Amino acid sequence: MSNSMDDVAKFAKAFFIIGSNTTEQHPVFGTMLRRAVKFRGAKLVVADPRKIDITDFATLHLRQRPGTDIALINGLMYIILEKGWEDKSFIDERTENFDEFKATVMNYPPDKVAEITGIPVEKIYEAAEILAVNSPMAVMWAMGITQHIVGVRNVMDLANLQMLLGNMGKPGGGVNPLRGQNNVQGACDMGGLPNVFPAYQPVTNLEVIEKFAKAWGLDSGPRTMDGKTVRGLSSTVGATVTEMMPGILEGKVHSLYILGEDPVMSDPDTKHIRHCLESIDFLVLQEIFPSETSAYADILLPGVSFAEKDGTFTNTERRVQMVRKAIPTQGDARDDWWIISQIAKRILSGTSERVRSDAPYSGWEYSSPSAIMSEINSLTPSYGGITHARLEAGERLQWPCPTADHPGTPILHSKQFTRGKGKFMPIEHVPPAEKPDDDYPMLMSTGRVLYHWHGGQMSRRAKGLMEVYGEALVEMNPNDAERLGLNGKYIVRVTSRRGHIEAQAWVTDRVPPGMVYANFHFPNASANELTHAALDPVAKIPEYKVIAVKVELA
Ligand SMILES: Nc1nc2c(c(=O)[nH]1)N[C@H]1C(S)=C(S)[C@@H](COP(=O)(O)OP(=O)(O)OC[C@H]3O[C@@H](n4cnc5c(=O)[nH]c(N)nc54)[C@H](O)[C@@H]3O)O[C@H]1N2
Ligand SMILES: Nc1nc2c(c(=O)[nH]1)N[C@H]1C(S)=C(S)[C@@H](COP(=O)(O)OP(=O)(O)OC[C@H]3O[C@@H](n4cnc5c(=O)[nH]c(N)nc54)[C@H](O)[C@@H]3O)O[C@H]1N2
Ligand SMILES: [Mo]
Repeated sequence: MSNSMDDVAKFAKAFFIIGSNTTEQHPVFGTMLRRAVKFRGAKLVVADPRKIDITDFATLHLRQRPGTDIALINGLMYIILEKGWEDKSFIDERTENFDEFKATVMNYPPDKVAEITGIPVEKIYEAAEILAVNSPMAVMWAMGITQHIVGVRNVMDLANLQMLLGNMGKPGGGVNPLRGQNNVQGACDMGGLPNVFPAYQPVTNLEVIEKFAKAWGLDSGPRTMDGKTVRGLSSTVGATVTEMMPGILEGKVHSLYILGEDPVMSDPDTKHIRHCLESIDFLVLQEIFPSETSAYADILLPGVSFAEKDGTFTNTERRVQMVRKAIPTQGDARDDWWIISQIAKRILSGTSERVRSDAPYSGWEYSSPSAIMSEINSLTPSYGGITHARLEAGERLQWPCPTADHPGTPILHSKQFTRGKGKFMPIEHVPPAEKPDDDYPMLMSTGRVLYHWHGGQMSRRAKGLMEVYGEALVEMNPNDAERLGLNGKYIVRVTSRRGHIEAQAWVTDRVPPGMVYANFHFPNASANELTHAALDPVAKIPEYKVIAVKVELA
């Protein structure tokens, strides 16, 4: 998030939630937003094909066809420009490329947008007015707009909207992706991405490589890059998960070390994933429970759960928070960081890699999570001042926090953007990779329910949750149910080009006619048997949200 949860909940005059089931999937923040609407009259526009719970609180609910968000956002910006609601001084002072961007937006008049999105013209006007007139307005999104082949473009277009309205760098505004996993923000910050070291320092940058090679004492012998001599670390950009899996069948990937993921449940096209995992030479899985993926592993390493470890998690608003061991480690399990460093040490000693022991952080010799944090402080500029000592003392620190006396940064981009001026990007609508046709006439979207967590390895072990939600339900509109002859009790068979599942239908107007919604919480009816790996070209995220299916009585 560019802003903070408190800040948005307190100061935004309007909220735009697009592609996030905020109350079910982000319940804490969802409650803050509901309270802001109810008690201080903040306006709320929700753009979501489904009638999710938070729409009960919405000033306006826009039900676009899945995969048409760019047309919708461009349509809103067309009206904003037509009415002169844009923030001219922000555009002049803080941005560039406005004219090129505007030319593209002018291709999205309301009647065309209504045709693409299925939203009536009056509602598009109404939404534009609420969002533009109530300033500052904060945009929130999650997987409903990112899990598309246009995921990155969707996000860029929301950035366009917020620059157009001058809602960047001020309280109550901003671009606010609601991060999903408790520490996914921290994992990205720490370089858990194929192209960067911690704090998004590129692996292709010579100075950066030298800095890390020096700190880690790596010296695999000199080699040449861009005419200069480099030691140690590779400058090759790695692969994303969605590239690694097919890479197995292409002979590019021979072994995998999977830590805390259950790809048989969570990756697209399960049949294909099983085939990949059957074909791999060597698979190590570090888990807290036996999972659907463990059957394919050559070696299982027992890690520990959140309740059994010390360290920090970084949340969606870039805030670093301490977690402390609440229960003793169970059985033979070990801290995840300890297992990783033991493996790394053995790899180092078994290769020709020479490690300079005089380097400050060589040899994976960590004594504790605090020792790891000290290394982070010295090599990760945005975390430079975020120490365990300060967090223990109760300081609320959000990165960037470069030094020990820096108070942290609750709002990003307040004076300028990271690149200087904000660049407007012309973004065109592109239809989803798979469209309903005669063979697969319905559209399926996938995601989560309140009571379960992804593949369900944790939540399906909780008796109370299973009592409330004990089997996969497929949401289906009453019109479609009637057509099929369902009275709400039957089992449906949902089939895509990849496979099929059978599950109980939940007949509900949460989904519009022609659309079903399935989750991936239960192995016997996982939506991922049906999804496919059509990827966003930049982020390589699969299009989990738009799948063509046919639905029959089972
Ligand atoms: N209880 C629970 N909470 C969770 C999780 C969990 O498994 N269980 N997982 C966590 C994780 S890792 C994540 S990433 C987040 C995900 O959080 P969210 O993204 O909020 O949740 P999703 O269920 O993926 O669905 C997002 C919404 O997108 C809508 N949608 C579908 N297609 C489109 C479209 O084309 N356009 C738009 N605008 N919307 C569309 C869906 O109807 C749905 O309401 O949740 C986190 N929170
Ligand atoms: N169809 C469809 N598929 C999706 C999505 C969707 O919306 N639709 N969403 C996608 C998204 S956004 C996400 S984030 C993924 C999530 O997919 P995954 O990351 O695969 O799912 P999780 O259940 O969060 O975690 C996987 C495993 O981690 C283990 N685990 C938990 N804590 C620890 C720990 O501390 N240490 C170790 N070593 N293991 C631990 C759990 O037992 C669990 O089996 O699913 C993706 N897949
Ligand atoms: Mo996620």
